[in-house]
Amino acid sequence: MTKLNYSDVTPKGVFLNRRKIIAGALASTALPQIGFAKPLDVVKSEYTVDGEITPRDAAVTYNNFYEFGTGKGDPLANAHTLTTDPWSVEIGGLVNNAGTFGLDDILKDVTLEERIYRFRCVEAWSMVVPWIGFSLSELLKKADPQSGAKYVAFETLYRPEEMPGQKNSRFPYPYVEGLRLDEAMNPLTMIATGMYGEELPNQNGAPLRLVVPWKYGFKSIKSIVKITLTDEQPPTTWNLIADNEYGFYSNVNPEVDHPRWSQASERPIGGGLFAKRIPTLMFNGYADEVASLYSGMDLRTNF
Ligand SMILES: Nc1nc2c(c(=O)[nH]1)N[C@H]1C(S)=C(S)[C@@H](COP(=O)(O)O)O[C@H]1N2
Ligand SMILES: [Mo]
Repeated sequence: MTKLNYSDVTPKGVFLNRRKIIAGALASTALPQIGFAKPLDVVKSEYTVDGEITPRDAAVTYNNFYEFGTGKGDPLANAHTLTTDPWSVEIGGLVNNAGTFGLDDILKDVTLEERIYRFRCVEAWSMVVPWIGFSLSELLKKADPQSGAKYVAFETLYRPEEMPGQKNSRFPYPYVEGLRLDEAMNPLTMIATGMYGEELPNQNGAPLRLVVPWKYGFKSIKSIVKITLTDEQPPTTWNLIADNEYGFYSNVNPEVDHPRWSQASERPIGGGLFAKRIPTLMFNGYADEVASLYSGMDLRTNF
């Protein structure tokens, strides 16, 4: 199979022209960040999928980022006010090299690469996204986990003055997520700093977010400021809100339905309202890479 990256599949003319079209179309409505941000130099990677990449316009306008509102368009409308520079990530807990690392400090030690991954939201829609980033394991190795570390806890920025959804909310903020350490160290697990050949737009979780392609989208926590290695399973936001609906693992699984809807199929975003639903794959199509992490586990109990 040929391996393409986003700049290959999008003819340069269309790419540049579309940028102008988008910029022009939006000048009047003053919608921020749908136009292109800073381009990133990246290398291609082995990670790609069969099927079409979701149009960029869809991926940067149809978002879940409740800190900016619960509507799919709210993050685009509200996230442009988020200050993402300066940015630092506090890494601590059961590590030998704890500290607060500036974004540049983190990026200087990694090679950014493009990875085209399937992305499946628990709401039963999906995308195919050309992310740019690096393996989370690279960052964790830098922190040097101690032998007692079993889990990794992540935390999103808490800044209500810039995140209107955090004011008077019934949701517990900051948004928190977690992985088992072996899940976090899996080569598929990445920290994304960009998508579609450019820096991450704020609404997609700038300046750095988690991407765990075999798990439901809410595990892919955005705008991370804190990473803590622990020996106990950390709390996760959606599990705190409804533990009968959202488990800690939240592996994509077509055989385990959400209490209120089927997970057997999904609606690709960007194909129009009447796009044909497609079957959902076990572990979102990444079973070869990750099924062994769960051998011997009952995936209904550990949903
Ligand atoms: N901090 C934070 N991270 C978050 C969310 C959120 O509301 N807040 N939503 C999650 C959900 S439900 C999904 S599906 C993805 C959506 O990512 P996208 O908008 O880039 O497609 O982000 C996840 N990460
Ligand atoms: Mo989601």
